[in-house]
Amino acid sequence: MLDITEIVIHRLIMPLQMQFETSFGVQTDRDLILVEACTRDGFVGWGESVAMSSPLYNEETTDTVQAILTRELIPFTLSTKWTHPSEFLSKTAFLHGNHMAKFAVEGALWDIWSQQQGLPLRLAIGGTKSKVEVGVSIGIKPIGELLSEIEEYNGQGYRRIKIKIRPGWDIEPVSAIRKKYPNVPLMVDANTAFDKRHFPIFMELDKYDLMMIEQPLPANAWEDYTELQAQLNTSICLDESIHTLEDALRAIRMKSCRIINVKLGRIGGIQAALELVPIARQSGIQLWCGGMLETGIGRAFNIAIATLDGFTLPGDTAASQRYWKPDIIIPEVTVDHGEITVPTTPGLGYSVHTGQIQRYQKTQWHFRP
Ligand code: OSB
Ligand code: MG
Repeated sequence: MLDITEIVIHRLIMPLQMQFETSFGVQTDRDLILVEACTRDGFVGWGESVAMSSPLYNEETTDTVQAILTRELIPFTLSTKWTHPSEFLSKTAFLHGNHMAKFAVEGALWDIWSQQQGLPLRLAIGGTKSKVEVGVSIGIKPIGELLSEIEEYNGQGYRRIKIKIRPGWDIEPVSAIRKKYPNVPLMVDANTAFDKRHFPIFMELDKYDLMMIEQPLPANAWEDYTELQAQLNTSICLDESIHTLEDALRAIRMKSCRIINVKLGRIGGIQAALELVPIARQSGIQLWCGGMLETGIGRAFNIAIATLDGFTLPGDTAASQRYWKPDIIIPEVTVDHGEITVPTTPGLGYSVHTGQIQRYQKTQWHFRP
């Protein structure tokens, strides 16, 4: 039983350790929401909204998440009887979209439920791996800095390097990296910045032995994806295109990609990911867990989901210290030879450092039934 007696919204601003530039803009800090849920039997669960402050990645923002939590999801959660967190996705289906807001609450319910069972989240969701392989996602930056960061992360054992590209910053960085590191597992992510006119650039990128090309075209350019994937040896990976199981089924049916980047916030949470895994397996689609510059709380969910059998490629969950000094969990997430050891204590497996949360927090709001 998840008898929720109080929910708290925490709104934080956390400065990023590194500036992160993508085709859609530059991020220097993270304006984010944490959800804390408390039960009658004394458990506390945490969830994180991965929405950004402006609608540059998808349509949700920290403000829309706050509004939907306050007006819809928290009142609904506090007035509903919950026996298992897997019910959350279907019971909130009457509220359209707003997947990042939903996952912030669903995540807290999974944290509580796994603590009540005495299970680490990984086992509560049926994950099999005790370590997960991770790579690192590097923003757009001058070629010299890019190469020295790759040197550093490669040396630390990260399992692959992802760089961000956009029109005008595409073949040049890839060819410079390949010249210096002919064998490093390498991929690129365009965050929707190209279109059909740029197909010749992808035919050229096809020669650089990339693991995949992530989201080169707009989210809804389904036919163009089918056409591009048919022309490339390199696999296309979809991120921004996949919000629902229906999107995944369409991508499979139309042969628009061979790989899907799973972000729990984008697809609506853990239950949605659990339902995606068998679909991906049946159709030979490979999965990996993406990232949204999460705090340690979001990172803990990413680690747990990446332990599922269908997650066959290294994720974007780099070590805490790459993003935050300090992170808000204890211990922080560390990466050893490109692997994170999955925690074994109940729930998220990390303790939430409320003192650090206070330090970054702007405001909090309390809700009771
Ligand atoms: O497209 O994967 C993306 C960060 C913010 C928004 C979108 C993306 C990303 C990343 C960083 O690539 C992943 C991470 O290190 O958390
Ligand atoms: Mg991406």
